[in-house]
Amino acid sequence: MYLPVSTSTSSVCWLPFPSIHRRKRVGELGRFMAFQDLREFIALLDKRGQLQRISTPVSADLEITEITDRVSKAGGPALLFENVRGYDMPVAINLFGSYDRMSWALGVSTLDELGARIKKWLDLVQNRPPEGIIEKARLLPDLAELTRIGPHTVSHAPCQEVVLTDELSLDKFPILQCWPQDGGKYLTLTMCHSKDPETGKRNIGMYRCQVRDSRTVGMHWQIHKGGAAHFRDAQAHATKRMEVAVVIGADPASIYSASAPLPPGVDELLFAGFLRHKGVEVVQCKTVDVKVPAHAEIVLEGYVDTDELQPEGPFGDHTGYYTPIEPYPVMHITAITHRHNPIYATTIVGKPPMEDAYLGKATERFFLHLLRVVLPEIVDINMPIEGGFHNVVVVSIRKRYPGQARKVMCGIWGMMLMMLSKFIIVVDENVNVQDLHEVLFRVGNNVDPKRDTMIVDGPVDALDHSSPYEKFGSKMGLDATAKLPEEGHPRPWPDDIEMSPEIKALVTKRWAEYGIRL
Ligand SMILES: Cc1cc2nc3c(=O)[nH]c(=O)nc-3n(C[C@H](O)[C@H](O)[C@H](O)COP(=O)(O)O)c2cc1C
Ligand SMILES: [Mn+2]
Repeated sequence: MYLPVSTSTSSVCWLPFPSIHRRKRVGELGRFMAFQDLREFIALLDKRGQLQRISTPVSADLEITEITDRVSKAGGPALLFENVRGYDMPVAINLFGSYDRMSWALGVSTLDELGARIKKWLDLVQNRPPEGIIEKARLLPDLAELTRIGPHTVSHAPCQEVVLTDELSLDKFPILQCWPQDGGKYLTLTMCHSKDPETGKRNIGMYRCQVRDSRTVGMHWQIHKGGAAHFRDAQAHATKRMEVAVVIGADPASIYSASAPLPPGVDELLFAGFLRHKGVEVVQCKTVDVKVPAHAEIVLEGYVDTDELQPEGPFGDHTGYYTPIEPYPVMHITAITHRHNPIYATTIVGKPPMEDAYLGKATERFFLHLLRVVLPEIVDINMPIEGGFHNVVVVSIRKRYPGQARKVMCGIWGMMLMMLSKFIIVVDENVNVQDLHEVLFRVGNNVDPKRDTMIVDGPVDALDHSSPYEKFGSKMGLDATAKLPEEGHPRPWPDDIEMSPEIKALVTKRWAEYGIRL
């Protein structure tokens, strides 16, 4: 059931909420009305007691990080710093920093529900077209809605209420110096827009942008990412001026989509439209040929000179370590547009758990179903927060033939950004991968290290500091499944210890009689 939630603006959004009333079904996609912008999301968090406003004066220089880190680690609320010393703009942070907030951002009540939505559509496309007139008719509202989830262009946009082309400066934004050894201030919760020079297709990635001076920022798109691919393509096309835009603060599904490792060429705003059940409105930028979410808070427009690389870093990263100075492209800002009274949205990364953990968990839930398209034996996946997502991947499979665990490892290493997975642990279908105690129990018992580990060389995360070379190193797969004779296990595999169901039922029935208190 979904109840209308009024927000600080005049509009109303629908969110999951228990109710005795039944709403008319308007298609699977239509049960939820999208957040128009960041403000509606913040208003909802406030309403649900998940937003703390801080009016005490604070500094954007390290102090907000320390406060937010403590709140993050304690599982606390989103924060709105209303009085940042030296600035007249509030800082919103930790907006996505819990399972609940992350789910609400994407219009679901749990992240598993998000997975189920993705699964439903993949099933439809993959192997179960509707049969019979009734089933087909039932799908019509969903199909109709699918036609409405693409982005559409508007001519007037809140994000252009204020347009600065001459007197522009980043100095008025409360951009954080996150950690003591950082090379400066960084925009972090970004949506970096770029375009394929050949097809014009857009990519949006969440890449940090280091403030170099009041009109230029570093573009930290790592070598494996969409922005870097566009940069290389622009170089190959001898395009000197690559037009880009960096958006800060949009509707939460759009922000999340920038962080999601979508298949190359899949439009982040189309995905956001799918998540929010409604197309994202976009507007043409004022000085570059790029379209950005119309309801964004702040937009930086500009270009990257494809001949220019400048030192970027150091930065206290999501690995929990500082990343060193490396050469990266630079964006020259040609315009800054923003709403009246913009909200500056940001995040900090560092030792987990932090806000980005929940963005990653949302991705894990939808990625499970993408993986299953090519690896249907996968039952569940867990990328533990401590592993910074790609460092450790635990996956359970329905094993039916020798070597299947290894096939799954290779499949994962071949799937887009999952190529960066450093340790893949494969367990049998009956193992709960979300329970790391159980995973360790199986690894300890089921792995013969010499036989059951597979070490391969390949691409590693640009942030990895353990590989001898940058971006190239080794990964390890651990096969913790029960072994078959054909896998070099001629001995019988023992059964798990399980009590018989009759005795379990008996003891449950008689439990009170024993007088044992647990
Ligand atoms: C808070 C946060 C900061 C991030 N910063 C960077 C970054 O600086 N550089 C980068 O390449 N990826 C960064 N990422 C990861 C990318 O957003 C992610 O890989 C995404 O898939 C990139 O989009 P793309 O697949 O279109 O390239 C960050 C993710 C989060 C959640
Ligand atoms: Mn992308």
